[in-house]
Amino acid sequence: MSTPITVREAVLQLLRAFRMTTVFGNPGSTELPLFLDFPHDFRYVLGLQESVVVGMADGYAQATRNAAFVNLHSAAGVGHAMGNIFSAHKNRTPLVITAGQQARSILPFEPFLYSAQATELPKPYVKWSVEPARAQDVPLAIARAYYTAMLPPRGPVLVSIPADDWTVLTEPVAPRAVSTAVRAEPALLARLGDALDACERPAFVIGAAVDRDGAWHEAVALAERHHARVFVAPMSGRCGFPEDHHLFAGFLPAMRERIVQLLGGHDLVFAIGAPAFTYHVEGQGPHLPEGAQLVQLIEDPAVAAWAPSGTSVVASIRLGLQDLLARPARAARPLPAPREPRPQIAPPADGERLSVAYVLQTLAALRPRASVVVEEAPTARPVMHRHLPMLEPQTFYTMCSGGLGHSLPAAVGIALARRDAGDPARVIALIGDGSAMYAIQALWSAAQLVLPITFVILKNRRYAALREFAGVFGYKPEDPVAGTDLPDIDFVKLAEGQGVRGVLIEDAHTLHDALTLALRSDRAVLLEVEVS
Ligand SMILES: Cc1ncc(C[n+]2csc(CCOP(=O)(O)OP(=O)(O)O)c2C)c(N)n1
Ligand SMILES: [Mg+2]
Repeated sequence: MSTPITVREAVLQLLRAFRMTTVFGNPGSTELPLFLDFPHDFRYVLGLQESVVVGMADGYAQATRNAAFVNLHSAAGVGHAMGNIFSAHKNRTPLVITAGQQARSILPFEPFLYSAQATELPKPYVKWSVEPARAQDVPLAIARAYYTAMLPPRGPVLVSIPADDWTVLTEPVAPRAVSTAVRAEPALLARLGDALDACERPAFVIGAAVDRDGAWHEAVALAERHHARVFVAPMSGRCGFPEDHHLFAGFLPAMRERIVQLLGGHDLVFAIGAPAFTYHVEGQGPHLPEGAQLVQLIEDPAVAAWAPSGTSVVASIRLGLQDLLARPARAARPLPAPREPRPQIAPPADGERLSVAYVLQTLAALRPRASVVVEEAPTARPVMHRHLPMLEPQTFYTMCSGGLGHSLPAAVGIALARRDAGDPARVIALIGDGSAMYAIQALWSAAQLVLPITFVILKNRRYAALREFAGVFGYKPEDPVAGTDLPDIDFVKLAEGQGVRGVLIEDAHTLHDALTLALRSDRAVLLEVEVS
């Protein structure tokens, strides 16, 4: 028997062992006992609303490739966090979320702030949730939560902890080595490899799991070996292939018929770390072009289970690609035709509003090559695909969920992780005016942490994506779309009110000069860019 210690001390020991000494949180009375005598080797990162807390933690976890630790207030705090917990689930981001709970002794009396079904509240968007039956079991629950979050497919987990548990005496829990990657079943992987060797015109569809798993270079090597044309999967939250590569063929939209059309002529489609496929609108007909076979390498068994056809190998992406690269290379196929070069956009005429294309082209020219783009600007995304190519691993992030309010705080978490790692990469947050307002308090955290993030707000004064989408549901072009106007939001003032310098940009000269300065600044700067 080891000497008993408090639940608090046992949990802190585990968090140190798991390299989770940064606490992303927003505190309430039920959480205060955890931080009595706040340990000097821990850091508390305050978010002013729980969705900001989880968004920052998500960015931090993705950039460090380790689970991030989150502490939320009981029912209401978890409720505020839910949107970004959903996104973390879709992003496959490992998060150990702890939530406060009322003291056990008063639970029978339905106390103030009590979370009645604390473990049900975050479902189905956590991999596991628990309120340990005994206070003494809290450290064991934290250990299991960490390993569960880190095992593929990764994701958030939640531990609900009654406020009186922290001072109870318990046994320390020793950290263990638990596998965080899975190797493919050899026979099935060989079948996939044989199909790849036998085909004549392969297309690769690269999903978010490629970059997430650190498999960028393996994906490039395999595409080069097979002379495959390489597409990015619909709604991919990460970039796993250089968008200036001669084999790069573009982005698949989340529409069945368009996917089939774009993949037309290929006899094998290899979905790598991607679902086959993510759809946003109804579609008809086949999921693949005539004569094409589907093969998939995916870390998530559930995604393998719903693929419409073909062979799905469940494994960690990097290990799976390494196993495919270890096979003997077949004779080279002819190289596919390269993509058309990117069009150049002329600056706006005098008195004309800046176009998003021109803004992004300017950003592409001025940004350092290794800078990180964190995007949430729905109608700017296809424009970004044309004018702002991602060139390096771990330089593009958005959410895979479609839930707005993720990327502004995620940019803060990513910048914090890069600084912790001594990496000077510049983080650029490219955010729509609508999207920015779901989590605008993240600016305050960026200022407090003195992070040199360049926030670019694309201000078109509307939810443009919804206007564009309305046609799908039978709106005529002249029909008004209720609830999509965003007049009178002053982002410069919103930034300055939270300690971030703000600059209004209405013309090409100011854009160039302000962007140049912002990208060199040692503090966060927000550029409010008026776009057409
Ligand atoms: C949490 C959440 N609420 C609502 C939506 C629906 N939605 C999708 S796109 C969009 C508009 C986003 O506006 P903005 O960021 O200004 O980008 P724009 O469409 O103008 O390019 C909205 C509200 C969503 N995806 N997520
Ligand atoms: Mg907008």
